[in-house]
Amino acid sequence: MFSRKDFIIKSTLAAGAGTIGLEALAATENKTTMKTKPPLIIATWKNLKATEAGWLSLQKGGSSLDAVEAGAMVPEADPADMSVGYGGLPDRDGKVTLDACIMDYKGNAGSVAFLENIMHPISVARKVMEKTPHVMLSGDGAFQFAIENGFKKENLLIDKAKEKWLEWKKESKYEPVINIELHDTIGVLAIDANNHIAGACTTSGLAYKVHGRVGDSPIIGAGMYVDDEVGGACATGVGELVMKTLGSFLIVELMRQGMTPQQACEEAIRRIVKKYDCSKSQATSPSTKKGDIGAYSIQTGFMYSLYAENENRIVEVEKHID
Ligand code: SD4
Repeated sequence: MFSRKDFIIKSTLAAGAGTIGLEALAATENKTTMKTKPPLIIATWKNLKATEAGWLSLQKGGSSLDAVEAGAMVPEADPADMSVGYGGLPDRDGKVTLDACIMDYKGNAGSVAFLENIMHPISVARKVMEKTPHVMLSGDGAFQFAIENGFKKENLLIDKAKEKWLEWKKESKYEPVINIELHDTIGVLAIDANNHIAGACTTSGLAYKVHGRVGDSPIIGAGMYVDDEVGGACATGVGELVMKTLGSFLIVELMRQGMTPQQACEEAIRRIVKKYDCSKSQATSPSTKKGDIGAYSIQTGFMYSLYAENENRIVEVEKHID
């Protein structure tokens, strides 16, 4: 069980663990430690309902793939979440366009990009993975595929999002300031009872983006990546930075070379910060390696949700790159 002290964990926390059974959080230099063990599900940001849905799926014998899909579907259908699916803020032309990807423990992957009018892009991504020889479908083609596979055409632009867009249009100033926007792209990673990992990521992307813009979230290796031998990672923040560094793949590869999830997150973000202007951006990546969890953030305010050992909690991540 987690203690109250563990509830708020600094960004410097590294959750270290082995590959089976009880996992102990291994501290790296001056890091907090905690213990957890699979099965588990983590999600970026405050997404306790998503981790709960994924956890319930795991409890019913669902696979990690079922769990991450169930988790991602929660904010997709929630109009209060204005960064994902239904209720998402539109692009500069007033269109809600969605990006999502999913990956299983065998390395199968599916994704959709620039998809409109479909409530659950994550489920379409899964269908792409399971029913086509392809990995990614985009735009009209992705929409056609969704309709052919039984998804309903729906208007995703809610009144509140439309009002915000109309307000934005008065100045039409495009400035992605992720944390201030309270963006909420969801990346989910789960490890099931068979110790297999899966990941999902879903978003409406940056608000007021150029029509046609696709971010990191549907790009396997950028917004999310899992490898059953190593672990997984997902990213949230300004997607352009994550795409240029293939952030999630990088983190998994760094873990493969022996870094803890925390060290790997820190190193990946260090590279972004070194190379690019990050003054208005954030790129954060919780990752898990058979029960180890790491998280790192350029800006303050990042947190992730974790359901493990029958407890659903928020883990706050403090800024620690200046
Ligand atoms: C994107 N990475 O489209 C997404 C945005 C995001 O929290 O993560 N927002 O670039």
